[in-house]
Amino acid sequence: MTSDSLITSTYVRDPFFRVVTAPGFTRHHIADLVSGRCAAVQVPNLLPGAVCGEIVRALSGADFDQYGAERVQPAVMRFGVGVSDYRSDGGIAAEYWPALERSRAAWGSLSLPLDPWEMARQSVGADWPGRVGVGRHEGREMGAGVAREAPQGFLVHYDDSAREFTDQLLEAPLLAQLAFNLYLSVPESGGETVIWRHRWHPRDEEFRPQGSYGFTSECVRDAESIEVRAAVGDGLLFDSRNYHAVKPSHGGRRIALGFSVGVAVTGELLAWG
Ligand SMILES: O=C(O)CCC(=O)C(=O)O
Ligand SMILES: [Fe+2]
Repeated sequence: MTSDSLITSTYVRDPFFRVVTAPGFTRHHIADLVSGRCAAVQVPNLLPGAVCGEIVRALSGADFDQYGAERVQPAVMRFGVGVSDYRSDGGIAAEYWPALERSRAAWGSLSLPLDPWEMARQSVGADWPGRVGVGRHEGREMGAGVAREAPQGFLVHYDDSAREFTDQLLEAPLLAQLAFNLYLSVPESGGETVIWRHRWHPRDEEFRPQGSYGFTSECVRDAESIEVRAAVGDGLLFDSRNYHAVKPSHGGRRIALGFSVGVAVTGELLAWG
C-alpha cells in the first residue's frame, strides 16, 4: 500500500456529524444541534400526509414570487416574504413591513383549516422549557416563515443572521440559529438536502460569485457531508451555519415550509421567516 492510498483510506468521519431520526423534537435535540453533537434532526410524519396535501392544493392556485434574482440563481420561488430579500445597510429595509402585511393577507386568503406555522413551532418547541413564538424586531412581529420551491435546488450557502444583519435582527439576542423545514411535497428523485461540516471562513469568499447568496462547490470540497432525503410530512432541523445545499428536483414539486429558529438569551425559541 502506498502512503497515498493509506491517507485516502484512513479518512475519518466525525461521529457527531450525523442525522438523528426521532418521533418528535426534544430539548436534547436542540441542545445537541447547538453544541455540535448532531448535524440534523429529522422527524418523520410531523404533519400528516393528508394535511400536507391540503396545503399543497391550496398553494397550487397561489402566485409564488421569486427571491431577488440578482442574488438567487437558479431561481427559488417563495410564497410569503423572507427577510433575506429585505436587507438594507445591515438592517431590515422599511419595505419589509408592508410586504409582510401583503404576505399575511395572501396566506389568510388560502383559508387553511389550520395554521401550519403555529403547528410547526409547537412541534419544534414541544419539549422546550421556555416559550416558543415568533421573533420581534423593534416591537413588531416578524414573518412566521415562507413556503419555498427550488426546482433547480439551492446553491451551497449558509444562513447566519449574526453575519447577515449587523444590526440586531430580533429584540432578544440570539445564542444560536437553526433552520427548520417541513416538506409538503417531494419529487420522485432529487431534492436532497446536503449539509457540510464546514462553517464560513473569510477565504470562502473567493468561491462566492459577486452578489450571489451561494458559493461554488469548491468551497466545501474537502468537508465531510451528510445527505437528507425527506418524505412528505417530515420536519428537519439543522444548524444553518453549516454550509448546506439542495439538489435539483426531478418528477414532481418539492415544496417546503421554512423558517429560522433562534435560541434566545431569554430562554425562548424564536421563529422568523
Ligand atoms: O429546503 C431545504 O431542505 C433547505 C433549505 C435551506 O436552505 C434552509 O432551510 O436554510
Ligand atoms: Fe439555507
